[in-house]
Amino acid sequence: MEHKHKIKSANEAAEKIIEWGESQGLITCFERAEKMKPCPIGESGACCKVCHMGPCRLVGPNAEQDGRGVCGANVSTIAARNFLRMVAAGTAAHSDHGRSMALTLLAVGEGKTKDFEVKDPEKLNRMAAILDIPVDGKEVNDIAREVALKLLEDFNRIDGELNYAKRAPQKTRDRWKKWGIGARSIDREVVEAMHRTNMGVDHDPDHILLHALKTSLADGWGGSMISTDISDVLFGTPKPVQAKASFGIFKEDEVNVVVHGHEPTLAESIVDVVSEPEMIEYAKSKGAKGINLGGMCCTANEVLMRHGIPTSGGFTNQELGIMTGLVDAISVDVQCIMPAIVELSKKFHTKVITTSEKAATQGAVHVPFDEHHAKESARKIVRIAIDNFPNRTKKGKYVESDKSPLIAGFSHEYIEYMQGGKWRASFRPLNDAIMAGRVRGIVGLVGCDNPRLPATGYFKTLALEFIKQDVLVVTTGCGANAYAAAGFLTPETAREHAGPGLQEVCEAIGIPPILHMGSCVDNSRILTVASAMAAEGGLSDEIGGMPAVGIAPEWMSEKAIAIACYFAASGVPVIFGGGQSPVAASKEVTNIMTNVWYERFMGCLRFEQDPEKVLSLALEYIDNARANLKLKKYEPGRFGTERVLMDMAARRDIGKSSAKPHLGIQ
Ligand code: SF4
Ligand code: MSK
Repeated sequence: MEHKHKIKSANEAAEKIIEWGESQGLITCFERAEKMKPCPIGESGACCKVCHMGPCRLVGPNAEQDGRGVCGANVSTIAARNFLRMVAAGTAAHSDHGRSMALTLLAVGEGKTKDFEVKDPEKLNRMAAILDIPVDGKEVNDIAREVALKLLEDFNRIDGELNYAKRAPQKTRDRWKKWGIGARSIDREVVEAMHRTNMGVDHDPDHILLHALKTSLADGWGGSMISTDISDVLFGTPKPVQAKASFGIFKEDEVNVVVHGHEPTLAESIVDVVSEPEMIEYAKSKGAKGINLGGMCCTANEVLMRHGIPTSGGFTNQELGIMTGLVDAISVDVQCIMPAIVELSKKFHTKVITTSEKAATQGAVHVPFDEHHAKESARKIVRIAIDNFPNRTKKGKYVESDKSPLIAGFSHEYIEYMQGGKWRASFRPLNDAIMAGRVRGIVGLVGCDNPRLPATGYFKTLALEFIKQDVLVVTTGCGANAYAAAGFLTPETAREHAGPGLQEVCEAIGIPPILHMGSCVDNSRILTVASAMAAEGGLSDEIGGMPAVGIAPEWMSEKAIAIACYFAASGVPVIFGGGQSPVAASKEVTNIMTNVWYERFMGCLRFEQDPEKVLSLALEYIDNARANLKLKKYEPGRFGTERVLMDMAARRDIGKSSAKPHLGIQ
């Protein structure tokens, strides 16, 4: 029978492997996505299974008016409850990662691990200053201990507010206070979310959704920000590094070890261990020329940002990496790991190694990891890979030529530094460029890639359109991996694709028009940048009202929903692309997220399946923000330095609904 192939990935190398896999009868997420159509009831938020009188599915033409579950819950209650549970799960995932980081910092501070140390004491001191911890005369490890203990309070404080809430602009915080969404602590908000959505508790959709925002703030300004900061302190604050991406990073004559998942602690230890002379000698004794480390998904972003370790791609590349036949071991920890890789690995020689006490997969090898014995575990993992090298079958599809150059490592600290050097670092040049219309606005193109679409395709199309229209793109998570593999993270991309204003800015600083800012948890860096831009002046004096939009064009994870909510609550309109809205079943819930949130917080959530609409909607938000700020109207190639200075009355108007753009749902 003739084999017919439909485009599954927008990444050429990925596509070659998928096509080859299909010809070999190998099943991947792409084929499973074709077979497993989403349930239309669950997909739109109309299915409730929070008690065993159900599951209740509210379907039919009158479901919105008349549909009721056995308990009497209507579709808005059900859709809002389902949504809050997604936010709680996403917040829990990021924040548990943050907790691990805080516990590692505590172990360092208390001298209970020899395998990690404080690599960026200056950043530790900056964190201590934010946390009101005096540092004078103290040893670095004592400061680390105090900072860790202070941040651990963010997990189970009963009342009060997150330590890092004070990093947000005052006006943003005032909105949180007014609407009662200032998060108290991570565990408390997540537990309350699960309580409220338990059968028979919170039924008012607006009330439920306010708690979704509150819970998400515990992620963005809590768990994720803690994770980013501590990772920088322990492993180094990123600054630009050159590296390579895509499947061509695997080497035929070396042991290939892949780190996949999220938490950087084990991956950092593996980075150290692979260059130990004894380990290299051991690899040589098995016939390999050396050891080659590569990343996958968000762990890839962590080790790429700090060490230039090459990335083999994002979420949808994990099975394809194994199908190169060159991966001797893939070490995974938590989050976004498809259980399918274990089954698939049996068709090759790859060992899948689980490492977290929270995450087991049947059929995988388990090497327990904890921060107290990090290098010991790392050595075990690398030895498993080396021992497995002679078992290579060469059965895979090796894409030799594909290896894109890239520049990553744009921490918020570096973004500030690059705008003026050590002595004059600030956000002034960026704010000025936006005010003058050289940069029309900023878009965060972030989140997962998705096998239900031509994977990474929406990322690529949207980024090229935005930069052509002088919109600076920042990226994190698997989107960042997608741009890396596509070869978009280079200064040449500005020359070839950016509009004249953005090109000028990128050339003046020597940066790509798409800035890789890290992993999923590093979306917190974007919050920090937005706060710094507000503090710098000339644009909005809060995060809301900035010419900035967040987009998750191919999202799939509950974490993406949590991220979007903390941006919306902080004042950023967020647009989801790809699949159906998870609250499509309820016009009331959709209206709350689109319009009510925008009036209250200047941020909102939108769901648009058509990428053209995603683009036009984002530009509309940006241009309306420019108009409300009385900035020069964006015209390609025509820049000015002039701006209409705003008086206090005009500033007050920014936050009023009368100043909001007409972007309501029809
Ligand atoms: Fe059905 Fe109500 Fe139970 Fe949900 S809580 S499953 S709507 S009876
Ligand atoms: S790994 S949450 S697929 S970005 Fe952070 Fe990628 Fe999405 Fe996972």
